Amino acid sequence: MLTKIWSGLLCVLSLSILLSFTGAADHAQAAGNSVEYTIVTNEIKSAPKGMKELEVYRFDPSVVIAHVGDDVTLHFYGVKGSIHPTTIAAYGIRVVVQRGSVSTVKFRVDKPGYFPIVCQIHKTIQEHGPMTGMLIVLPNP
Ligand SMILES: [Cu+2]
Repeated sequence: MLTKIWSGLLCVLSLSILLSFTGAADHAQAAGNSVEYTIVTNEIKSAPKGMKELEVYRFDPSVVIAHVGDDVTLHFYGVKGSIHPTTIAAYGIRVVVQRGSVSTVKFRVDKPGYFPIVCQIHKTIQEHGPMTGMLIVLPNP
């Protein structure tokens, strides 16, 4: 009986050592965490004396960060501006953000890089933009 217990313990120990050398444990860590951000649509206005009013829409915060393998949840809260059709093209994300509503997207990030978050109707200065943000996906350490 005692031999069976020692044999079982030795087997578990051997498997643990094997997994740590093959990187299987690292792969388990790379499965990712959950990261969640609330992004508000904001508007900046300025009316300098004697000049036409200036206005620009923004995402706040404009930068969100995740690691490869993370499950990302973005809540877009429409506060300023009536509508913001928004994309994260690299991940096939399309979401319409409307004033007074929260629009949520969930997706897993599988590649490192810098991925623009773009409002499709406020892209340029002439369109009261650029209303762009950035999803930064870092490689795993
Ligand atoms: Cu917009």
